[in-house]
Amino acid sequence: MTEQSPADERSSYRICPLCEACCGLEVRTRGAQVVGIRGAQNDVFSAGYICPKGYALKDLHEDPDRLRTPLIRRNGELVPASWDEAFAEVERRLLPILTAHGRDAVGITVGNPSAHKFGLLLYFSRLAKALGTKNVFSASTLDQMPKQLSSGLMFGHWLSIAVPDIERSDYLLVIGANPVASNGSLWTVPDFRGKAKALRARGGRLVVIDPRRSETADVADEHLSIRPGGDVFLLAGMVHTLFDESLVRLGRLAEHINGLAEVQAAVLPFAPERMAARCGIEAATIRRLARELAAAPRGCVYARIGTCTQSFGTLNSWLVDVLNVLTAKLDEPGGAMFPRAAAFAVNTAGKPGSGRGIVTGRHASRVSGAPEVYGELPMTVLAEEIETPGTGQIRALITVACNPVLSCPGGPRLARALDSLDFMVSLDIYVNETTRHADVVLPDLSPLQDSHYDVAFPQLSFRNHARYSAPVFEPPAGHPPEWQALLRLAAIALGRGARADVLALDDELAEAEVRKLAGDATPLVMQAVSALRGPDRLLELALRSGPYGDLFGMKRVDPAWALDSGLGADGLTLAKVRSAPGGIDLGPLQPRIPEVLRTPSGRIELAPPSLLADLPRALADLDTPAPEMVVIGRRDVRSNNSWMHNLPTLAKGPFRGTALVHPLDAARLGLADGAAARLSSEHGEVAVFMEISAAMSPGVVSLPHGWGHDLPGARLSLAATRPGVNLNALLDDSQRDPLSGNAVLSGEAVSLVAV
Ligand SMILES: Nc1nc2c(c(=O)[nH]1)N[C@H]1C(S)=C(S)[C@@H](COP(=O)(O)OP(=O)(O)OC[C@H]3O[C@@H](n4cnc5c(=O)[nH]c(N)nc54)[C@H](O)[C@@H]3O)O[C@H]1N2
Ligand SMILES: Nc1nc2c(c(=O)[nH]1)N[C@H]1C(S)=C(S)[C@@H](COP(=O)(O)OP(=O)(O)OC[C@H]3O[C@@H](n4cnc5c(=O)[nH]c(N)nc54)[C@H](O)[C@@H]3O)O[C@H]1N2
Ligand code: SF4
Ligand SMILES: [Mo]
Repeated sequence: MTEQSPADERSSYRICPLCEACCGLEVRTRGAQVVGIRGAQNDVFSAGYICPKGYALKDLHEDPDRLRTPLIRRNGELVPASWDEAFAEVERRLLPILTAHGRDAVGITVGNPSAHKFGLLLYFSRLAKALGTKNVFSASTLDQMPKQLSSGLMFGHWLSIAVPDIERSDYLLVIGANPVASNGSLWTVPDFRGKAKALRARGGRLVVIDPRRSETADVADEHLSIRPGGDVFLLAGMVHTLFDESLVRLGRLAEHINGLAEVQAAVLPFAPERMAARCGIEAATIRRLARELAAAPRGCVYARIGTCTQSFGTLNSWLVDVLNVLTAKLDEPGGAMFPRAAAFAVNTAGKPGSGRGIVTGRHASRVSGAPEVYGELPMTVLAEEIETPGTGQIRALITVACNPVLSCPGGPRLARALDSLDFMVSLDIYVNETTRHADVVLPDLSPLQDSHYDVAFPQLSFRNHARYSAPVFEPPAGHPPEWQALLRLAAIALGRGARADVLALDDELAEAEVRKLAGDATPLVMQAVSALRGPDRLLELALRSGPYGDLFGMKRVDPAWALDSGLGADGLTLAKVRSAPGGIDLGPLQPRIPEVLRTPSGRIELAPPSLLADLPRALADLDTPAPEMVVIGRRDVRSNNSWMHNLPTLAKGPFRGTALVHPLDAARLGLADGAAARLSSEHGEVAVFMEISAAMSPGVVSLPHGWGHDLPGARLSLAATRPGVNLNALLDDSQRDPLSGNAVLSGEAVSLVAV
């Protein structure tokens, strides 16, 4: 959508790539200048919503520190180079390592922004496959892998994650999530605050469980403080209560469930009366929460990062869905429902209702033996895999939109490990704490120079939709889009050379994929999409073969839907999505069980054996005494992980990297508001500025991650003026959820001393 206005101002539509809310933005430009950004009023999904980060796209586009040309390390310094020189250097340095030491000698990591750039997301896997290494790492194991694993075990696919149908809900129990600040996660829900307000206005109830009275707790009916890491005890206590008080109601799902009796037996030892001390919530309250959930006509439990980044992350994620199933809240309007995305969703492909399910542990990490999960190894084993000699040692690393020096526990150790690599390449937009270690840095385009379609987030959205944004600006001449940069790296890894024809390689890979689905019809299908290349072609293929598509004339869409959507009976195509101003609304979430299931049994597996087997570990932890003080994380609406601290509109105002403590702790430790203090753990120590806050639970310090921009060699001039400190310097990279490999980011014991 591009409109001409009288004053030669143009208005373009762009899906915001900065967080999971995926708001549609209107970007007003004059020539090459961005003159304003606002929420796109005509967006069918976000309806004009924008947060302060959305405006910062202008700053990001204009940031002088954002890289525009490749860099190569010469005599220790990263200096500008041409694209051809950069790829030639990669070939010269990387190939000998692959040849001499094998595929696993090259590690690859991918970070959070890749989920927001469809060229990166769709082509990263092509590069990983071309490399053929087992050493694949992503931010998922610092984040949501527990939820993906529990969902995969229960419903059959890693991305079959149920999300609250908030607009029809009248009860929402939010645990370990702060969507007012984060704008939602594993739940694409622009303007959570507005939707929560509407829920309460129609008589609904919002309850928040968090060790800090968060911004979300501030807009809730009730906030309950929990001891960090205590969620498994609360959740198992609630499940116990449902059985104990005969509150279990399966409703429509009764005939689609395996394992009910096994769950009942497994939670028998978890009576709330035994759980209370360990989770810090009274037994009567645990029972009341279970009764409230059971009694609510429409509602559900939603839990996020605070419950995932714990050593019981997978158990927590599972128990949340068990609660929703046992109270007839799963797959029901107003409850937790499965979106039906228009493209790329595995749970809409293949035979509906059953499938192969998921497996883990197809290989293990070399040093700690951490099992493979969803094709990856835990990010927290990266440092030891680089440091430890032997066959399979990582000697070269490719990072794609990833900053593990700040985002991964043991960041300082990892920084030392990166220095010991034989070779490192980064595809990134900054020279930052991680990419400063690279030998070659390949810059990415600004989001405003790139087209976009969300691959993952429509699979997690509160409402079904399809939206596309075309580039606001032409990319600079000679700057390849990210998918081509990734394909050139893939060509090098495949031994085809830095100068291989990437468009031909793209054709080859696309055709191979189409052949798997279309067989003999492949030439016809390829012909039908022959005008497109790169991610756009993959999108067209996915839309047309998706649940709303026309299967290239081989399948008719549901006529009722075709009528409602006004798209005609021939189904969704990229051209239709592109030409619809503000995108296409595909309606509220619909019940999908059993069709969504891809478990071998064709049922919801309520009692996956690996999860039942992990429950005794939780029981054994019941009597672990609480450390005197622990640290947890925090998100601020004007910050985003580690990389938006260099943008003027977000950096202004009060410093957001402070350490929060309760007034009682402050008094006990002699800490004043604004005073400096030393925060230390067994693993590291940082100097923090204190903020005294009655929102904290006593004994808990809150410090945001993603800070610590004072490392030599990084080129983030504004961020360096108020660098903050790296929370992950305090955390232990050996602490993981054993099932998912996810890092433990919450509840590390710390001490705090005034300085
Ligand atoms: N202690 C603690 N640690 C945490 C967390 C926590 O809550 N507490 N949260 C964790 C979570 S949820 C996550 S997702 C991870 C995130 O971990 P990472 O993904 O490693 O971290 P980000 O800070 O998102 O860094 C993104 C990187 O991508 C680059 N980048 C930005 N835009 C682009 C682009 O368009 N193209 C390319 N090629 N690069 C780009 C940035 O410069 C930066 O280097 O951090 C985790 N770490
Ligand atoms: N503004 C902003 N938005 C973001 C990001 C950002 O950095 N800034 N990051 C994005 C990313 S990568 C992600 S994954 C999402 C995350 O989105 P959310 O899951 O909403 O993450 P947080 O806002 O960190 O909220 C987690 C809450 O868990 C609480 N908590 C900590 N430990 C525990 C515990 O043991 N138990 C319980 N019950 N609660 C606990 C914390 O106090 C915090 O309030 O946000 C995304 N959006
Ligand atoms: S909430 Fe803010 S950062 Fe997130 S998508 Fe919307 S405008 Fe962008
Ligand atoms: Mo994340």
